[in-house]
Amino acid sequence: MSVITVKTAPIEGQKPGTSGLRKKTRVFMQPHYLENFVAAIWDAIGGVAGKTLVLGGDGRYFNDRAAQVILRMAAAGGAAKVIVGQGALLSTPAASNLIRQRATDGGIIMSASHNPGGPDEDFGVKFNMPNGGPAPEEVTNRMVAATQSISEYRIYEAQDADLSTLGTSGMGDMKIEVVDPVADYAALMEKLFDFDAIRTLFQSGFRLRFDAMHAITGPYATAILEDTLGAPKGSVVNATPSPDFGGGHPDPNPIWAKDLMDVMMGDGAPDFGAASDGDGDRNMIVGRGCYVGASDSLAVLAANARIAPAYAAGLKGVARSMPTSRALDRVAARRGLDCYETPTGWKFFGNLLDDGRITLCGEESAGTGSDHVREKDGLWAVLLWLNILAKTGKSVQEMMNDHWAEFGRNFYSRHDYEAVDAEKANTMMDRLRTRLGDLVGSDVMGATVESADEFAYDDPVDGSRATGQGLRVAFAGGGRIVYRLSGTGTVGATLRVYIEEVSDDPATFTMDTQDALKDMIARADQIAGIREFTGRTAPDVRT
Ligand code: G16
Repeated sequence: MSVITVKTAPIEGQKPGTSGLRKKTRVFMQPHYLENFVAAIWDAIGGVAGKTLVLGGDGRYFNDRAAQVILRMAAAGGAAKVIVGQGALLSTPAASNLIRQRATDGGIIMSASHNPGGPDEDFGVKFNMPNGGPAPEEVTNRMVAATQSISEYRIYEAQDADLSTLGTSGMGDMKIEVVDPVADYAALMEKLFDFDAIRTLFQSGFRLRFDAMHAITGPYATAILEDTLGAPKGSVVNATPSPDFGGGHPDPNPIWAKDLMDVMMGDGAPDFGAASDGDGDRNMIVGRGCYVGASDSLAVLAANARIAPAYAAGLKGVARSMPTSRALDRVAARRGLDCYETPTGWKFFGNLLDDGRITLCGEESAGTGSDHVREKDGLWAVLLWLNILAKTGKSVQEMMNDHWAEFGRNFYSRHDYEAVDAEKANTMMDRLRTRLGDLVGSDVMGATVESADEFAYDDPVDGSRATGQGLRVAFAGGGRIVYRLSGTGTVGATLRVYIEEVSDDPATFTMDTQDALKDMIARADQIAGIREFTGRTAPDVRT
């Protein structure tokens, strides 16, 4: 065995954000950049000697090269085995499943999720724990510390491992097991849902369009929806993963999945449309002529999950990230379920799931999931929707109408201002932070501010505290505005403004969301000075 020790030095800015370390691909390709971070991961988890890890990624540019580096560093660290998805591919939820199912010591996922891919776009690396979930802050803090003091790393000298052939090979003393990326995940889905009911639905002529956005869910969706459940061939479009996602932006929202939106809003639209993101953990649901916001989708799934075999015994509790609309809270209140409010970032759900406090959780950022893995899961959400539609016989629009009739409607939209000058964005947030106290009790364009604070979270399981998790302003009557800076962007700052208004008046339920939120949107600008600070007159993305 030949291990080389390479001298290196700390590199600025290797600090994981909301979900792992995300940077421009060319930054990751700089000498020592990836290696330093991987060495810091090994450090943060107490080394890899004797451990078994999972490795895979979403197939974006540099995925294949990074996999070889990580394997050589695992071998140098004395890892016993690395289980790799064929071609170094694994969707994020499938990686989470493999980590759990094979009782491993964790895994590395190579992805920048919904961010575009390519030599001039984004790359990312994150570590998931033995429970299958993203590393908590305590562990990522150790990674950061390690990146700041690194002076050398160890790497095994070897040719590339063959990751194209299924089976087990070796690198020094370390075993490399190449597995089918889809098989175990597909088997898990079959256990959770009533596949016969969904098959019958497709046999009855139900039409689906699943847009894989040239990303990793293509092979998963084709295998499950078309080959297993009988959706007509061609129901899954853009199904072949490409290193730059076909030049697109693999984020399932009405802007970036516009092709799907056009089809679903047009004449002769299929019954059901869905899209997933770069690494397969996000989802967008759209019915014929009916877009379902992520917060609403979460609420509908929570209200109807018992229809699916996996959740027939009922939910233990539910959770949502703080900026996610409170439509879920209404369901929880009616159904007598505990409802937790966590900071943005799937990692915060991990303890609640592990502790058996919740079964289902989700976020406004197109993420929904359950205790079946420890990541959000795009295809899972699509299958749960299909299971519910198959058993109720309702259309998506009927599901939404019935939901609002029972629970009322939380109109909700997120406005993103992308690549804003970071200093200006921070100044805006700082100024608002200092004014929060004065806002309480004041009138803003005809609405009274009931509370205004900066969100902090005390984890009820391990007692850890997360501070600085977004500025929120709540109004009498149930409206709310939340301001946050994204932790996943790679250029400047992305300002996210989350706007919510509630209505119990059925006459308003079919209103256009942006129209219903018009006054709240104006208040958001008045309170924070968004236009003034960003120099923008409109957001880049409205979800
Ligand atoms: C990640 C996290 C999510 C979070 C989202 C947006 O998603 O896993 O929990 O909601 O980022 O974060 P931010 O608002 O900080 O950009 P993904 O799909 O990018 O892994």
